[in-house]
Amino acid sequence: MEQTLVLLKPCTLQRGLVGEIISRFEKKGLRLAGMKMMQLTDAILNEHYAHLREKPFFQMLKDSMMATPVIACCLEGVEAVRVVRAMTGATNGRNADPGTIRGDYCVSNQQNIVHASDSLETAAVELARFFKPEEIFSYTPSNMNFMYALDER
Ligand code: IDP
Ligand code: MG
Repeated sequence: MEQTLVLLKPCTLQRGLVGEIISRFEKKGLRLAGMKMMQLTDAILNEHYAHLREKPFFQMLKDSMMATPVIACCLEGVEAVRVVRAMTGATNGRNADPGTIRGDYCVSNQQNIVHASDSLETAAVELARFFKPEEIFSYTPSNMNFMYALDER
């Protein structure tokens, strides 16, 4: 099973969409292995968005991510990284396909509801950035035999 990081961004808290977004991941069948509210800082965002530090929108992006606390989630499932990215959709909500989270809930390139890790390697680094090991829980969902075939997990 893979684990991946999802951040519900400040726009999602402000717009009262937290439950709806988490519900989509739950209904899909991903296991919630960790979840917490946290206020992001300049330091953690400099790391998290290091690949964007030369972009003209970098400070604006960081400010938007510090506008309220965020909710960090660790989601688990077979190929969870790819599954969650597919559910998230293209970065710009105006380009994201209907049916994806960004396609259904936003019209912005920046205020785009969620962050989702983009590879297994990134997911490991990002989960360690946002969660202590003891904040990630392992438990077996009772419906596991109905979520996956025996040879899938
Ligand atoms: P991703 O979130 O789809 O992985 P990245 O390219 O990693 O996209 O960018 C991280 C975040 O930076 C995006 O989710 C979005 O909030 C913001 N961002 C990306 N490109 C732009 C832009 O051109 N203008 C404003 N914000 C942007
Ligand atoms: Mg990214």
